[in-house]
Amino acid sequence: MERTLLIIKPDAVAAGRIADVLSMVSDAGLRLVALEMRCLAEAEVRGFYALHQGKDFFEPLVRFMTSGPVVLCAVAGEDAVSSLRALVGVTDPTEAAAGTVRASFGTTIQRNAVHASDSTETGMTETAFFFPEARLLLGGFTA
Ligand code: FUP
Repeated sequence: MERTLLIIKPDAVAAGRIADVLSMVSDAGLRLVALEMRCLAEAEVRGFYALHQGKDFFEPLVRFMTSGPVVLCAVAGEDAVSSLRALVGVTDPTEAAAGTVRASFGTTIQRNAVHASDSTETGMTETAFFFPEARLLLGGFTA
């Protein structure tokens, strides 16, 4: 069972697309194991995207990601990382395949609607970045 982090970014939240994105995730057979809507602190965004520090798009990315509320989603399932990446599409919405989240709701390479972890390793580290293990609903539920 893999874990991966989905972030519904400020553009998609502002456009009223939270439910659309979550429906696509459920329809793909993936399971939400934690969910939180809130604004990110600048330091959190800098830490989360530390890999991109120094690149020309970094400061605008920090401003965008702190411009409004996001939805943080921990997602679990078999092949969750690759399934979610396929559902989300490539980084630039103008190049993303039709029907993907980014093609449907993104507008530019920066305002691309969602983030999804890119490997099984980052799936674990990025999920843990926002959700302590105790907050993940990993138990079996009968209801
Ligand atoms: P992805 O894994 O698809 O989210 O893409 P990256 O890790 O390469 O980039 C992270 C974020 O940086 C993107 F979602 C948007 C932003 N970015 C830009 O704004 N411009 C670029 O040229 C590349 C990335």
